[in-house]
Amino acid sequence: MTLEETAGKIRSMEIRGAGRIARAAARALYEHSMEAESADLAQYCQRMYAAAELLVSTRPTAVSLPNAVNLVMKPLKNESDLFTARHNLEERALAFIKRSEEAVSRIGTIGARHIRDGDVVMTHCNSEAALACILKAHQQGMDIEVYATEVRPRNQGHITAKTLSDAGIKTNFIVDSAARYFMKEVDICITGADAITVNGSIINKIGTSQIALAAHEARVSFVVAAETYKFAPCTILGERILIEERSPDEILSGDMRKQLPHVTVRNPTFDITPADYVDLIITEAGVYPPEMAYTVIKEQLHWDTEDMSLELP
Ligand code: RUB
Repeated sequence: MTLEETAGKIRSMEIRGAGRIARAAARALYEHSMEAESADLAQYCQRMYAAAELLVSTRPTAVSLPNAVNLVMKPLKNESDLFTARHNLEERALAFIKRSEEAVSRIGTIGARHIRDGDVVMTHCNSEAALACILKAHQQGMDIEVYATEVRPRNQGHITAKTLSDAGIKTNFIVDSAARYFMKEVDICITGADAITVNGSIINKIGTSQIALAAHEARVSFVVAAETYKFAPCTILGERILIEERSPDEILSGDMRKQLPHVTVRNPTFDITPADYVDLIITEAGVYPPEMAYTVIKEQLHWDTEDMSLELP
């Protein structure tokens, strides 16, 4: 796949979900580097920085995307010859992909320990990390039942329901607005994250915060499964996570909208769940309370507040 094809697929959501987006970006950088016919290091760097910028511009919210791109790209500025620069960048890209896959599997193992035999689990959207916990619990022989939401407008819940059904897990498929109605039957909610800010807020698929609120009211645990590269170092410096707002066409057709001249269709793709409503964040490095987001950023992402070069050079 060319760089432009990967960027197009991330933008159109053919490639979606924060972890998959991050791995696709790392893979695109790897392949772009392999194909690069550069006369010298400067030309190679220029080509790779342009590629990085294109990838980061595709979707604004999932911090896994700039984090993955930065991990692959950042040391490039210290290289002094083309051969080594290219070799090292490709190694970093492959290492990121491997690390990301291993992280999801580890999260599954750790997350399954928070599920008990007989539990009813609610999940929202389609998160590899959240599903890893549920699937692992099922593989370990636990008798669990899941409530999976539909996830309007893009229906990512269909993918979740298919995965759960294929695994033989008893699943109830519900519209998003039925989450509170069924919360009294639920023991634990598990979702993924697109970004986690320094104050422990979770940015995830629109509707997540309503589910967290309903869980809080019903005294049901609300757990987030997320790789450490979903934490957002930029939030230490006061940057905010931009919430993507997608086309109104995803909700109402142009023809329908023409008949509603006083109506504006709003389509935010993600929302923010405050740390107060989150019991735990399950990462590949262990389980953290949301209040420890700063520590995760410092210790797991090895990010230094002096180091402003997380931005692309
Ligand atoms: C996907 C979404 C997922 C997170 C975590 O949104 O909100 O819950 O990305 O997923 P979209 P994962 O479909 O708009 O990309 O655990 O797979 O990274």
